[in-house]
Order: sequence, then C-alpha cells, then structure tokens
Amino acid sequence: MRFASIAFLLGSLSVASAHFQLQFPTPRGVFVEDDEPTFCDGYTTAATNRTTFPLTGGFFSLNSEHPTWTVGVIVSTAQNPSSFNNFSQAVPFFETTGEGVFCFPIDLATSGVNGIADGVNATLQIVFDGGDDKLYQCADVTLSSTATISSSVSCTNATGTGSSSASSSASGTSTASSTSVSPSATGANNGALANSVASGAALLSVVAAFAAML
Ligand SMILES: *[C@@H]1O[C@H](CO)[C@@H](O)[C@H](O)[C@H]1NC(C)=O
Ligand SMILES: *[C@@H]1O[C@H](CO)[C@@H](O)[C@H](O)[C@H]1NC(C)=O
Ligand SMILES: *[C@@H]1O[C@H](CO)[C@@H](O)[C@H](O)[C@H]1NC(C)=O
Ligand SMILES: *[C@@H]1O[C@H](CO)[C@@H](O)[C@H](O)[C@H]1NC(C)=O
Ligand SMILES: [Cu+2]
Repeated sequence: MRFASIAFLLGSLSVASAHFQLQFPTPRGVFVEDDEPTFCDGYTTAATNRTTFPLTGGFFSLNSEHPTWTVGVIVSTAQNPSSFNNFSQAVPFFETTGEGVFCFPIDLATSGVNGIADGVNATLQIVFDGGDDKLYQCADVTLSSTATISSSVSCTNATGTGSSSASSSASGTSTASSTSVSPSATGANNGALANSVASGAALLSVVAAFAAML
C-alpha cells in the first residue's frame, strides 16, 4: 500500500510536468503550465499586437514534452473570442509521436471556416493531448493573402523527416514516460524545463517527507 501511494504520487508528478509550448505563431502570453488545461492557457483577452499570418501556406510549431500526442487547431474570427463555441476546426486532429519541436502546415484558405479572408483578425487555438489532459494555447493573428512567414522562423521536426500521423499507431495507450525531461528537448524552452525540474524536485522532497512519515 505504501509503495502504491508513492508510485501514484510519482506517476502524477511525471504527468503533470510534461505539456507543450506553442512556438509559432507567438502565443498570447508566456506559457503557464498550470493553466494549459484551460481555454487559451488561461489568457482570456486577445492580444492587440497580432502576428500577420498567411491565408495559404502557413505553419504552426510547438515543443512537445510528451512522447505520443494528438494535436489539432481550431480557429475563430471573432475579435475577442471568449468561448470554445466561437471556434471551428481548422486542422483536424491527428496523432503523432516524439518529444521536441515539431512544425505542421496550416492552410486556412481551404479550411472551409466561415469568415476567413484577407485582413481578418483571427485567433488560432492549438489543442494538444499528450495523455494527461487536453491542453490549449492561443495565438492572435491578422490574416493576409500576400504575407509569407519570415525565413527566420524555424520550421523543423525533432525527428527529422516527420513522424507521420496516419501510420499504424501502436496501441493507442499513451503510457506516461517515467521522466519528464528528455535529452531530445531542444534549447527553446530551457525556462520551462528548468521550472519542470524545479517543481519536480520540490514534489520529490514532499514525497520523500511523506514516505519518511509512514
Ligand atoms: C484587428 O485587431 C486590431 C488589434 O486588436 C485592431 O486594432 C483592428 O481594428 C482589428 N481589425 C479589424 C479588421 O477588425
Ligand atoms: C506582443 O507583446 C508582448 C509584450 O511586449 C510580447 O511578449 C509578445 O511577444 C508580442 N506578440 C507578438 C505576436 O509580437
Ligand atoms: C462566442 O460564443 C458565446 C457563447 O456561445 C456567444 O454568446 C457569443 O455570441 C460568441 N461570439 C461571437 C463573436 O460569435
Ligand atoms: C513534420 O511531420 C509532419 C507529420 O507528422 C509533417 O506533416 C510535417 O510536414 C513535418 N514538418 C517538417 C518541417 O518536415
Ligand atoms: Cu502534459
């Protein structure tokens, strides 16, 4: 029993400290790990400094701290969307694997969402599920039929050629990995990783104290 409780606590630790961070387009605000299971990572007001985003040939990139995950994008053309009801599916959900930075195409012009047009303000909400919870980050953009994404914005996949989605996905059981900090994570989120490590260490000492009391 005692071991079971400790194992349970350790299990929650590894799950809670592994999420995702949107890299591009720039998210509404700095990543807040604890708020990521809520609408727009807890940011309920649209940013006024919007990223100019291409109607066709766009992409979004994120850093995944989960080994197996599902991701999709929903979009709203409301000036300040406040509810999931204001969003429509722009990129259908698909499953993929790998930790680190990943980049996926998004073509809003062919998404079939009402109101998508040149000059329109929109909010992209990335919906990510790595097995612990559905997680959300938002980016506020202005759509443009002429803009292209600067070549200084990187678009790469941690696994090189891109771990494909539709492939025979093993069992569907996304087992939580036993460690949250993987050497494959890129340097892009050292702060977030450091936080994960720090909070992990803090929780470990709590677990140790708890174990000592038994
Ligand atoms: C888009 O958003 C910006 C910043 O919030 C605002 O100043 C501008 O008027 C909006 N444009 C349209 C077409 O609604
Ligand atoms: C908007 O401004 C904030 C605060 O200066 C900054 O952190 C963020 O990166 C900016 N967003 C964009 C899309 O430029
Ligand atoms: C957003 O969704 C809320 C809740 O359903 C609704 O009341 C509101 O009218 C919507 N806003 C827009 C701009 O569609
Ligand atoms: C990354 O992999 C996905 C498939 O999982 C693919 O659609 C995408 O084009 C790849 N991105 C790059 C930059 O190769
Ligand atoms: Cu997570």
